[in-house]
Amino acid sequence: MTKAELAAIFAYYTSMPEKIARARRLFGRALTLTEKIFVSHAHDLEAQQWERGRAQLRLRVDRVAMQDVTGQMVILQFMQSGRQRVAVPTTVHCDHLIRAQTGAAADTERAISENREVYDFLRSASRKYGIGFWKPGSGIIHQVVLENYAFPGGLMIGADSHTPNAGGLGMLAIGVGGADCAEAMAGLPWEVLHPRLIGVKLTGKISGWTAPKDVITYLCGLLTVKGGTNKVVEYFGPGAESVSCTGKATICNMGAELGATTSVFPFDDRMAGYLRATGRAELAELAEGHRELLMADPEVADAPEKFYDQVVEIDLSTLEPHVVGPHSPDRARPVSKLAAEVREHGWPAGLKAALIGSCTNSSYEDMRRAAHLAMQGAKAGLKAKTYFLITPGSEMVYQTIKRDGIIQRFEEMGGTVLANACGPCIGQWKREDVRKDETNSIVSSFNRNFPGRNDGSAATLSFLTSPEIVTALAFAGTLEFDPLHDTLETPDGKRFRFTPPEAEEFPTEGFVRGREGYEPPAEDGESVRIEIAPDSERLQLLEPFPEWDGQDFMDLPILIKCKGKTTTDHISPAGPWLRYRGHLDKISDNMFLAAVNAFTGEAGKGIDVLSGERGIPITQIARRYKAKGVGSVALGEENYGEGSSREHAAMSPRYLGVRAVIVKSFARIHETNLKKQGILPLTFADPSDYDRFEAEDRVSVVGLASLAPGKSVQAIVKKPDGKTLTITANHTLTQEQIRWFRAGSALKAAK
Ligand code: MIC
Ligand code: SF4
Repeated sequence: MTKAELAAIFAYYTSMPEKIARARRLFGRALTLTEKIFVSHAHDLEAQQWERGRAQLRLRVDRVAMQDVTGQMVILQFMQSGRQRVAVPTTVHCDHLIRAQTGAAADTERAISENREVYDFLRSASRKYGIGFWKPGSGIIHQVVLENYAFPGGLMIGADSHTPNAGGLGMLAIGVGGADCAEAMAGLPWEVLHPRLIGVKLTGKISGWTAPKDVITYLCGLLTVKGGTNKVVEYFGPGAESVSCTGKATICNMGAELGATTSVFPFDDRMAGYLRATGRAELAELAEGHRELLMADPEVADAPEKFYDQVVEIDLSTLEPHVVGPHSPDRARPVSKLAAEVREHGWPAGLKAALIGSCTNSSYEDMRRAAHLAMQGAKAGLKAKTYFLITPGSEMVYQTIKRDGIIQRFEEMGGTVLANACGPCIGQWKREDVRKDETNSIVSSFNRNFPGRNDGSAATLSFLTSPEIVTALAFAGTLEFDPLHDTLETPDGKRFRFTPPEAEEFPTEGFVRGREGYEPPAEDGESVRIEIAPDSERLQLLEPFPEWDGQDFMDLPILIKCKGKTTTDHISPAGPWLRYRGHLDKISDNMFLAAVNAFTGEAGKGIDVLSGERGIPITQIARRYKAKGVGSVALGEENYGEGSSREHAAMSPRYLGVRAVIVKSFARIHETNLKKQGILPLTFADPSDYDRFEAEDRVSVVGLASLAPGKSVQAIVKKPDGKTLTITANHTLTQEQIRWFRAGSALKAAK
């Protein structure tokens, strides 16, 4: 942390009391932590409307972070703004493009040569525009941010949905699409719908087998993947201090799986301890001197239901370890009930792989707890019965666990350490042990488990749980093992039972620092040149999208009617496609590749209604329509676009002519991404209208000239026999967002 960064935080803390006092007067009551952070970042506190669930907040952010695959579009969009230097502190982190194949060193080296062009682009753009650059191998964005940049009471946005990880350090950190980042970097205020608040009161104490992960997997089961949409989850209560700072980060990280805008914990001694352990003692002291600003007012804990829209209480002392999956993070049950469910559903009990780490769960404490089980197993003469893969979250953690013999423990049990990168969490996993269509089970300590997520195969059943439970299951090789109650047979025929994991929170000898691979920007970026080869297949300069022509959308074919869960991994898959994240035309070949079309039952294919041909890839149909100057609409069900922040899931449809997306409900980031890119996001006033659309129908969206906030629009569906039906659709566009629609995109409107 530089002197200037510390001074900025000091100035911010000093400015808070006055703003908080003003807000208390304005609201006529005490404030939650989330509100304190919002009011302290208001672009214009007095002019701002504060109605939760309705008002659009205009905020000034302290930081922007992006990773290598979303970062390309962020920078390409930022370049369109014409600015020479970013207006707020910004970093880019090379983590998503490293493919897990043989192990850390070889994988990182291979990535550097395969992705040279992209890394060179990000590096030179960072030097030029004043962005901090974290090179490949330095770690996963959210870990590196927690270790270096997060601070209590701050506000940050990041082009990655797990940005809320920094809530573990009391920061309000929000995952957004790339256009939001580009605008903030260009100095514009950042806008977000004022979220409602869920207060989660933690009582009791976390101990034994129960891990921070269980708080969030349990909550996912309770609230579901859409339960947090447009809400902030604010933790409070006496139990919070029993959770380490990195454990809090795990909980906030995976709050993204609730669809929550973000999650946050109040500042406490565990956070101060983490700041000191990571070399930020001065910041710890500063935060300690401003404690009351960095937590909710005392009145809130006394009567939480008066301050939060919803209150949930979790007793950490009785919380059991949980396992969620397959296919959705809200399919939760305690580990003690898993075996019965596995049998009931006929899921393969045998595990093909067990993976720990990722941005969610790769702290020193996590690794140490897992290593404690590894050591117990080794003592009993056991080895992992399945592939056991370890992804450290950062170079700092990797070097430290290597020095402390933890890596050795994992290797002794048969584990392989992968690069400090996303790897198998995002389909960057060259898996050769199972056939693509072979139903098989894997377990990890990651945060997402949509079909196809890890290895590109929808036949893989992915379960999520804490790193310690994953490690125990690796020894057992089966999902039918409950490490708390069951025993394993040792080579000499004895029965062996694990004791609960134990670990220090921080390394006794301190973290190993100084090898992480940070490159600061150039003092004067003017002379730095950014080159993009015209024939590059990795990068393509953006052409602005055309502005709205003032006409209603008339008789558009339905490109696809998405059936069931449609995540961004269905709309714009990752894995091998990550390669093309900087090239809009090329990546658009993956559009809707994994989405199931209700008209045909097939994934990624549909009917070209102009020619009548069936079984054509959706992207090809869209390209045919586009060549003929014909737009289209896409339809979907609940929580459409959940998951990642990737704006490609909005940009590709926009690029290939989709004019409106009509669904039962949207996930927050995706809905904003559609608005930003100039697509009309609509929801059925009556969700059952979804069933009334057939393959050959044409859809008109009318009255667009009088599009206004809060006013629904009409969609006229014309059947092949000429009959029509009229459907009402709602939207959440503000006046400002209607301007984006008219201009063709938010970025064009900002010019
Ligand atoms: C993810 O976890 O899905 C990703 C890959 O980190 C994404 C970002 C992306 O698609 O680039 C996210 O969560 O936003
Ligand atoms: Fe990377 Fe996975 Fe974390 Fe996304 S969730 S940032 S892919 S480790």
